[in-house]
Amino acid sequence: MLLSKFFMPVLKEVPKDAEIISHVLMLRTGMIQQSSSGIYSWLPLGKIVLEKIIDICRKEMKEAGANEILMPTLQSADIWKQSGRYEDYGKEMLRIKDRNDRDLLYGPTNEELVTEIFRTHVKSYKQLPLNLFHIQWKFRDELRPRFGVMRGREFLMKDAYSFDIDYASSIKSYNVMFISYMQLFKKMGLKAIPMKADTGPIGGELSHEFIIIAETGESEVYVEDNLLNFQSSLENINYNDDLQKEVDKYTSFYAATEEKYDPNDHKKNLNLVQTRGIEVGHIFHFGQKYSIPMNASVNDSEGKSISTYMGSYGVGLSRLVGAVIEANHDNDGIVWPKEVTPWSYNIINLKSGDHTCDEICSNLYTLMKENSLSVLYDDTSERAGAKLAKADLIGLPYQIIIGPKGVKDKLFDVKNRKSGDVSKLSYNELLNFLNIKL
Ligand code: 5CA
Repeated sequence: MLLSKFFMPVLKEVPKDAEIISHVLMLRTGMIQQSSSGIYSWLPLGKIVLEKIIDICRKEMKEAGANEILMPTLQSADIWKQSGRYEDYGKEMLRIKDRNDRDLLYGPTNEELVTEIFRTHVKSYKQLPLNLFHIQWKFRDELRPRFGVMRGREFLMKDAYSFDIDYASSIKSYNVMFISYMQLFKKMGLKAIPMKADTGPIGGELSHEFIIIAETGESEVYVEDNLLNFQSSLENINYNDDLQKEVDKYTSFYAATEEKYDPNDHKKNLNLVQTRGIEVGHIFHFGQKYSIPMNASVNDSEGKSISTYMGSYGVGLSRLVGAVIEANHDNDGIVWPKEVTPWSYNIINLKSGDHTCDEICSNLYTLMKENSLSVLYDDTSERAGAKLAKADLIGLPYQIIIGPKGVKDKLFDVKNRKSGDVSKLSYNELLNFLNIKL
């Protein structure tokens, strides 16, 4: 991508109303723009990263055997009246009337709608287990929308729903989602820690939140110190296996959100760390909570009608963009992990307009594209200093800095954004570094 052609409205000033660094950096780099309280437009840079996160999540869900569907944002109130949640959900639910005076709502979550789809089509245990997921915008009229995309009113969620014939198999489905969450956060370059959690308005008895440790996180959490450094290999995971043992590896440690923490837990001879974190995923096992009132039953092998056992599994996709930045930045800006970076390389032409610099940069850019490398080329006519500061701000992993001095010495600077290390490479060494063979 040529920066001169890319719509990236970078702000010079630090926005006044942004309280946390990820919000500041998302505004400064022109990733998002507030439309109204807790509601954002995604500008090109933000959209690219959001799509990368969506992609990783979608792939892992499919890997784990889930089927992708797409349910609407607007739902009929009728199904929520059947489940009993229409009144319970309170002021967070945005209620709408259509021209015929019918009650609609902008979905805050989809247990009811997916159960309706299920009960229409699934009648036999032979069609189970089933997991349906979608990636769709949600609306919750949060009391305190804040921190940009972290606590929005409109936000993008991946929500999956599992259906099983009995309790034991529904726990297996829960475990598959548990492990797929560990995988997908890792694939985003993040370390998420699973913690026992409260179920709130979704309901059920078994629930885990996946937390990225960060000072600015909204959740207070209590974690055994050993878990903070623990990483199971998670290689060669087969989602058809019984994953209870894998799940136990994590749940054998103590980790709880504030709601689940009991001060007596401190006395159990555990070394507990009290810290804060960002909830990027939340999974629930609630059995027959929705299937009973909504008549979602299937016949078992003996022809007996059983209300299906369910779980639901959410990932905060738009929140994750903020969470990744919260976990990966320094004083100069964002430091994208390679997994979700908008591009891997940033060519910086320190003297656009200089014939030799232009030629070397644009040839290199063409060559890199021909070799399928993901590259942003700053071909604008800004001052060198401004370009370098912008490159640090937007934080691509490698900067290839080309200016008159380098051209004269035939040495090009390659800066590793994370470590700050700069290597001086000849053109051939540069091609070697980029794995380009001529
Ligand atoms: N139905 C269940 C799981 S599918 C559910 O709605 N779970 S949830 O309420 O915990 O939301 C799932 C995830 O969405 C959360 O873990 C969080 O990452 C994200 N999320 C929730 N509320 C917001 C919000 N206001 N802004 C941004 N992300 C949010």
